[in-house]
Order: sequence, then structure tokens, then C-alpha cells
Amino acid sequence: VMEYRPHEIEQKWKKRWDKASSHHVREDSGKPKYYCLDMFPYPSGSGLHVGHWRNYTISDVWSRYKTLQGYEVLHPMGWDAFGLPAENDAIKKGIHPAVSTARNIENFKRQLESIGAMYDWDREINTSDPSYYKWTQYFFVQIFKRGLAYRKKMPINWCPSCKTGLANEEVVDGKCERCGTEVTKKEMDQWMLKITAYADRLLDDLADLDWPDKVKRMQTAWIGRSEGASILFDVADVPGAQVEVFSTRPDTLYGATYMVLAPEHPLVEQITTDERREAVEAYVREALKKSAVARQIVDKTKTGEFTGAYALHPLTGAKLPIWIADYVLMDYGTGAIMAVPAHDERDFEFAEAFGLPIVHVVSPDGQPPAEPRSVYTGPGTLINSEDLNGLDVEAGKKAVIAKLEQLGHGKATVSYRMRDWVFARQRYWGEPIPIIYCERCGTVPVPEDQLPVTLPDVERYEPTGTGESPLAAIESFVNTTCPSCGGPARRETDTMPQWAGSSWYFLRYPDPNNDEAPFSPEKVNKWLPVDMYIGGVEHAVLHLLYARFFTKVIHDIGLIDFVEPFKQLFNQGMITQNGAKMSKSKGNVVNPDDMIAAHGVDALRMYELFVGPPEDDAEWNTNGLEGVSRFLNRFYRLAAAHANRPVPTRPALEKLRHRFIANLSERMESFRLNTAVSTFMEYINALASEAEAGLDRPTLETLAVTIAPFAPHLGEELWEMLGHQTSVFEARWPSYDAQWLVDDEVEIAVQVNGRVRAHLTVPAKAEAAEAIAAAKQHPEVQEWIGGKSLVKEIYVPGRLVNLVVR
Ligand code: ANZ
Ligand code: ZN
Repeated sequence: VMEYRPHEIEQKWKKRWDKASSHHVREDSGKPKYYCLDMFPYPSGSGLHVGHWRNYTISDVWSRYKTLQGYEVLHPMGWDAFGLPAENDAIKKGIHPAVSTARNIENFKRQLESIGAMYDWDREINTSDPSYYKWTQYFFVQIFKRGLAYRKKMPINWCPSCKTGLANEEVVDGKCERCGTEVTKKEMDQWMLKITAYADRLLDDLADLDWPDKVKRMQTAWIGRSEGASILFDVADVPGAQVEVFSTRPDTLYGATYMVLAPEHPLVEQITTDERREAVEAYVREALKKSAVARQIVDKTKTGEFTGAYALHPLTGAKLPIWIADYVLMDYGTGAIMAVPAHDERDFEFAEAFGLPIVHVVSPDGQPPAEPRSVYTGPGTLINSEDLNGLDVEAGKKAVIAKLEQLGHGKATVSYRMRDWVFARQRYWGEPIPIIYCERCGTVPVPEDQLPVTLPDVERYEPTGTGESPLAAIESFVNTTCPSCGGPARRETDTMPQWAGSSWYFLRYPDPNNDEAPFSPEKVNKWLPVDMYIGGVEHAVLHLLYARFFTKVIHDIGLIDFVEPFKQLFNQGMITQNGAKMSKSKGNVVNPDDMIAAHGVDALRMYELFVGPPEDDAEWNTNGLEGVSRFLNRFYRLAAAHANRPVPTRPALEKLRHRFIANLSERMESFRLNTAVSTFMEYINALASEAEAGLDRPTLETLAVTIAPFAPHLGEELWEMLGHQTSVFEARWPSYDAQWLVDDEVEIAVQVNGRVRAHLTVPAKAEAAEAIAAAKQHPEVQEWIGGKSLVKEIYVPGRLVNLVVR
């Protein structure tokens, strides 16, 4: 009996693959293309655990399956290498981020190479490499030139004790991660990208994507498109002052009884009366300290202050008091609302808290409510609305908008929850924003032929204490000459956010070494869109939205001919251990290196799939891995025992083989990779009982080819044992013949007067007469029909015979 020695086999094939450059993707193979992409990792200091491995195994099995189906498969890998942890390490341990990042990449690469994956390492990319970020900067310049990048005063997270700006990740429960001090906001000029200009396209194009519904719903909610009206209210006694509000319920305009401005609203200062000024200013100061989340909590006690000013109702001329309150947010709609307490919960609570009037204008039955101080948010007909009474809500919205348009006091508008993208960080370890400020010429983008703006080597990474990036302290970096007039100028010192490099990396793999352009459009148009994108659901919004936005902009620039980067998306579930997500911080990681040492790569790959449906979370169980390892042993011994002496084909083997292929293919196509593994187990069990009579060549070849995506080393080894000189991945996934799937005999039930009296076996293709005759012959049945007269005989093919007697 031949022993299965996974380590020997795996070493052997790894060497052969490397030597033959087996994973080199060919541009000229003439095969149809398939692009299978992993979300590339951030090379952290802690390495990969078996939970990460699941992701990479799924994508590699899929890539190898597609290869066997005859595609030229692009399955690349790279590093999302800029980011905070490397910079924090630098501050703490004094290790340069470039050094620690390179070290982490080396370890990650070693681990990923041990997966036995078909990555084409010639296409490896690294977002922190100047040859890559040169093009990230290039895209920023293009975006700027298209008017989609601008500067705006925006609050950054600010720790008053560390005197530093903080990334969102460094703010934990509103406190500085480093020192625990309450984080405040500091207003600073920030680069912004106008992603809101693409809101409708980002929303509409979701319809064509083969993505999990959950992710589509999250993106839809994030974009948050609302249709409604913008309505203008004049301010009494303040000439020229107008409050613009956004409302999704213009039909309730006659029910507006007061107005509310966000505390930060620019009109507050202008309209507040002298008597109210002190109270209003104190309230504004308090509100600025609170986070948006705290302000939006629905059932929190409503607070606010009256400004002393009044707005004029555009249709009735009524005077509506103008308040400020923190439940109105400055960065949604217009930062001001008309309050309709009869039909909006938050307005109702506020009106109750401050004794403001409530007027019902929508009623479910056309009558005023029994309790006037109540709130109703459902549908109905308009009341208390002059000539619009009797209209339903939808007709009411249109009628109110028409009236406002006529008066020049409003119009239909759309509002989005999504904001423009804050595209600047006051950090060292990121792409420098390629902008120069000249006193004479203003804001000048760095010309394309002067890119990259290289990140200077620094000795100190500490934040400067002014809220500026550490780059601001490096005179030789900051001081430069203006590219348009040659005069003295200063560089932008902020860097791009973590998300920048990953917003277009999938476009770089088809042409990773191009130094003339970010990529050749021809190559990218050939390989993209990505056919299958595999990664965690935690990227449902930010990364996936930014990547879609960049793709659309790059399309509009004219470099690519598609508008969506990822045709199909698959989110794998997490691996848990003792019920908790596997992570270094929880101390429950299982190291793949140890598992490989014990059972080999192929067994680990198979177990990563077998552990559960790929989209669900699954509990790691090392005993399960041992079970899979024993199975591979059986598989190997059975196949190896017959590989050098196959017997002639016989029907029993053909039937098993075609059924196996049909089952397996169906499970692959529906991405049920865990049950695909069980299909092998069932097949090997069935073959074991045929083994005495020998196995034929088609069976052995089928085993080698189909196991290859899962256990590629084993697949190659078997294929070679069968006398092949070429790689098993040059073979084709086998097909099956449906004729072998029909059962030749079926068991049917025999009923007499509707009650089952016997079972019998008939040929699957039996005619009614044949089945009925056989039923009547059955001794059990004869007992029930003997001496009676048959009035009806029914045959339901393959299921039953029913005899009706009297
Ligand atoms: C009057 C009204 C009457 C409203 C009514 C609702 C119900 P969505 O659907 O989420 O877009 N709103 C507008 N801007 C706001 C802001 N900056 N902060 C807080 N609330 C704001 O919500 C739109 C509704 O939220 C708008 O319609 C407005 O209240 C409020 F029976 O106007 B509504
Ligand atoms: Zn200049």
C-alpha cells in the first residue's frame, strides 16, 4: 500500500510550478479571460491566521476551477500598504514605516505562498511604492482638473492633550486612543472629493451588479437619496434674510408651526435678537462639543433655544418662531427645517417640550383627530390646508410644490445622506497630495511629468502639534517652486486617506509595471470588469463605494470603457474559535503554519472549505481538519493503488462517475464549496466497494482533475501517476452524460382503495400496463383484491399504482 506523504508531494509540485512559471498569466493564450480578485490585505505585523486563509482558499479554488473550465485566469495579489499601524509603530518603536511594512510584506508573502495558490507574483503591487502611488497622485490631479477635488473647512478629530489630529480609528468612544482625553473638533482646510456628484449613478448602477443584496442595501442606505422640496421662508424684520429648508413632506406645509436651524447655521448670528443672544450663544457652544451620533439619538430629551426671530409662512403669511436645536444637523439637507409637530415624531417631542402649537393637516379619515396634541405619520387626506383639502399625500406634495414654484418660494429637489469624501489626513504614512500653493498662481496641481511627489524620509513621525501633518515640519519638502511661474511656493503637506490606493488597484494588475501610464487601456478593457471579487463584508460601504466612484471617474476621463469594476461579489463568512471572531487581540488564533506542518497544505485547503457554507461564519475545529486529512489519505491510497493498472471500463463505474461529476459541478456552480468536498467523500465511499474489481482510467482521471482545484498538489501527483507529462491544469473539467443520471429501476407504492398495501420495484421506464400487472401479481396485494371487482386502475409513473375495488 502506498502511503500519502503530503509534505513530499507538496514540496515537489511547488518547485515544479516555480520552475515552469506555471502561474504566469498569458496575454496571448487565446482563451477567454476570467478575473478572480481577492481583496488585497493590509500587511499587519501579526501575520495571517486560518481565518484569513479561508478567503484566499476560496478564491484560489475558484480560480483553479475556472482554469480547468478553459479560461485564462488572472488571480493576482498585492499589498494595501499605507496606513496608521505602521506609522504608530514608527512613533512607538522608532522603526521606519517603510521598513516595518517591507518586513510584514515578506512574512505575508511567505504565508500566502504556502497556500499553494496560483498567484502570478510577477504582478504583485504595493500601494506604498512610488512606482504605484505616482499613479494614485496622477488620478488625484485628473480629479482636480475635472473640478471634483476642492478645499473646504472641515472639522477634524483633535486631541487637546496630545495636540494632534486623530484618524477616526483612533477615536474610541469619543476619547483619544492614546491618552483617554475627550476628543474635540478642530476646523481645518481639508481636501474633499465630490463623490456626491456621482450619487445617482452610484445608486442606479447597483441594479446591474451580481452582489449580495445586503451589500446593495447598505450602499443604498449610505447614499440615502430622498425626494422632496426645498422651501424658502422670509425672515420677518430682517430684510434679505431667508431660511431654506429641505422637506420630504411638502404636503404638510400648512402644518408648519415653527422653524428650527442647526446651531451651526450661518443665519443664527444674523437673526438672533439682542434679548436672546446670550442664551443662544451658550447653546451653540454646548452643541459644538457633541458628536453627530449623540445628537441624533431619537428618544433623547429635546433641547433648544428661541432666537427671537420669526419666519413668514410662504402660503399663509403666518409668523413662525425660529428656534435652534441640536436635533437638526448642519450637514444634511440645508441645515434648517420647517417643523410639523403633528406629523413628525421629533418635531412633536420638541413641541411638547416647549409648548409650541400643533396643527394637523393630514388625516386618515378626513376628520381632525380626537386628541389635538398628538402625532400621526401615516397616509391620509389633507385637512386645514385651504384649497388643497381632500387631496391625498402624494397629490398634496405636487400641489404644494406647484404653488411654491409659482411664488418663487420653492421647488422639487433631491437630497442625499452621503457627503463628499474628506480626502486628507494629517499623517505621514500616505500618498502626499500633489498640490502646490503659489502666492501668485494660487492652487496648482503638480504637473504629471513631475510625479511622483515622493514621501520624504523623516526622522520624526510625531504629529506637529498644530494639527498639521508631520510633513509640514520638513522645510525641504514644504518649500518648492511654482510649476507655472517658477516663483517660491509651498507644498500641500496632508496625505491621502487609507482608502486612496485601494480605489483603483484592480486596474493596475493587468499592467502592473507600466511606467508611462497607470495602465494600458487596451489591457484593462480586456481583463475588466473583475468577474469575481472575494472579500469580507466589512468593506460593504467605504472601499466598495470609493472603488466604484474612481472607476466611474476614470471612465469619464476616457481611459476605460466600463463603468462598474466588480461584476460579482462574494463575501465569505468569518472563522470563529470558541464562539468569538478569530483575532490576535482575542488570543484565539490558530496558526496555519502549524496546521500545515501537521497535515499538509492540501488538507488545510480542503478543511477551510469543508468547515461550512462559505458565506456563513464557521467554528474552527482542529479535529475536523484531522478528519479531512484522513479522507485525503484514503483518497490517495485508493487512487494510487489503481493508477498503474487500470481495468477496462464497466457500466457500474460509468454510472458512479457521471453522477459524481453532475453532483460536483452543480455544487460548484452554486458556490456550495463545502458540500462539494462532501461529494468527494461520497464518491470515494462508493468506489471503495468497486475497488476489488478494479478502477478504470476514466474514473482515475476524473479523480485527478476534479480534486485539483481543492488539493492542487495531490491532483498534479495523481495526474502524473496516470502517465501525463503536462500539468493537470491543462486538462479540462469533465462533463457528464445525462443518460447515466436516470435510475433504471424505481420503487413504487401499491395502494388498494387509497391505502398503501405493498411496495415493489419496476423498471423506471415501465408502461402503465406493465406496472399495474406487476402490482396485481404481488401476494400482499392479492389478499386485498381477491374476490372483489376492480373498478379503476391508476398508475402515477415512478410513484404508485392505485387499485380501486368494490
Ligand atoms: C417637514 C416634515 C414633515 C418632515 C413631516 C418630515 C415629516 P429623510 O427622509 O431622512 O431625508 N430634516 C431635513 N433636514 C434635516 C436636518 N438637517 N436635520 C434633521 N432633520 C432634517 O428626512 C427628511 C426630513 O427630515 C425632512 O422632511 C425634514 O423634516 C427633516 F411630517 O420636513 B421634514
Ligand atoms: Zn506661481
